[in-house]
Amino acid sequence: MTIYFPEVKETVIYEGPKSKNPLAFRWYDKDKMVLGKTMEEHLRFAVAYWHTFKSEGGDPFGNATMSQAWKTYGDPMDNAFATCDAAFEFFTKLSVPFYCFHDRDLAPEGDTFSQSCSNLEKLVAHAGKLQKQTGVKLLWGTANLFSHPRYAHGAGTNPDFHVFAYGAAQVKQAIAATQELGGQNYVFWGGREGYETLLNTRLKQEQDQMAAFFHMCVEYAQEIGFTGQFLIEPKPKEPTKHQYDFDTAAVLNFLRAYDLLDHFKLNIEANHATLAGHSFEHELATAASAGRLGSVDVNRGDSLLGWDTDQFPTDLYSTTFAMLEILAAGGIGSGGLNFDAKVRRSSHETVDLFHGHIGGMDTFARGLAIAAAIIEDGVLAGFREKRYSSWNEPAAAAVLAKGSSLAACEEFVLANGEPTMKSGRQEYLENVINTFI
Ligand code: XLS
Ligand code: NI
Ligand code: NI
Repeated sequence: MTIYFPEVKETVIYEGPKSKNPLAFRWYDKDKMVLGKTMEEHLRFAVAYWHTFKSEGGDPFGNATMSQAWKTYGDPMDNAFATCDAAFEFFTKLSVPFYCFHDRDLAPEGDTFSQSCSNLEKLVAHAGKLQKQTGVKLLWGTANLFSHPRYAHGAGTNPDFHVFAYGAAQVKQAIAATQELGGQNYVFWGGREGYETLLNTRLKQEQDQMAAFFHMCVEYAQEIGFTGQFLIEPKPKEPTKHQYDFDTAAVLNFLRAYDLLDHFKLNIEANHATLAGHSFEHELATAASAGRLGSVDVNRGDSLLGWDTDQFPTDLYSTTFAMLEILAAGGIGSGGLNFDAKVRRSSHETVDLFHGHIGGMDTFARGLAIAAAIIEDGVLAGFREKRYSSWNEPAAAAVLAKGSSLAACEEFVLANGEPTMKSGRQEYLENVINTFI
């Protein structure tokens, strides 16, 4: 058996905060109990197949840089089998419980649709065997409906029905593959579901098409008995200028308008949140407030760059705030934290893949521990309780129970006069957070 990651002999283990070993966890102690669950159960980490094993490090100015021994085979299918072997070696050595893939990551596109399907079936069988051997599970599968030139104008929103049908047929296969591998979720990321100019676009028709596409997916899942959760991943721009699934609010509105809300939750990605001009935690809280937080793509952007840089998460404030929202929502359920992240093209050695993931896992484990300590202390909850306490008054409670009126509010004001100003104490609360970090 070929060893692709000789730099890690067995598995990466927890050595504690004092460890100087770059290939050990300092904070992620998977069996450690936090608020009644192990860290592993809370965080449900997944590795993204596409970035970690397929991203070659090319950019518009230069070629591939990554050293990937699994890509040395000439035949695309041999290559795909070797990549799959390398992937499971990596998952095991990192001791992550889950992974995620696109159909075209796992198996190459063939010359015909049928050949693509048969390529995928072969690789699904291989991945299934490796899942059994290693115990690693599939968090979610998805279809790549954006790389092939046929999808230049989108898939579900394509003006050409032929392309729409091709996308639908491909998704049918990808859902079946996800089901066969026991995937706990299936993700739809818009890819090229958006537009560049209204000069050639019927905006309403494209959204109607997309909704019809999703309804067919829901029906197909029911037909084959796929019980995984369907997830939509919002992203505001890139590759197209206007993506229909701009942010959580836009996706929730779309799902409600087309009677799809019961069938979908959201997969929130940190870097997509910031591209939309929101904070990561805002997107998590917005999805959770609608009861639709499904899973998370963990990464980070760069405040100086305006695109999806997909860097590994290393910002402790961000992971703390994210974990506060996830814990407040009651946990991530059947979702998980998927590292939709890649190393920089200058970090071209396989050991860099370990450094990226170890850092991300440690940063989230610390965020979890800090968030748990804040929750146990009760300081934020107590502050908010007091801040909203006037809503417990009978006149206010009647408003929320829809049993009041403008006239009743007027009466209240006439009886109570001018409200007194109350400080929001933001600076005090920020200082409190720092005492936990
Ligand atoms: C791209 C998306 C993509 C999805 C899966 O920006 O984040 O990686 O997670 O298609
Ligand atoms: Ni993503
Ligand atoms: Ni992304």
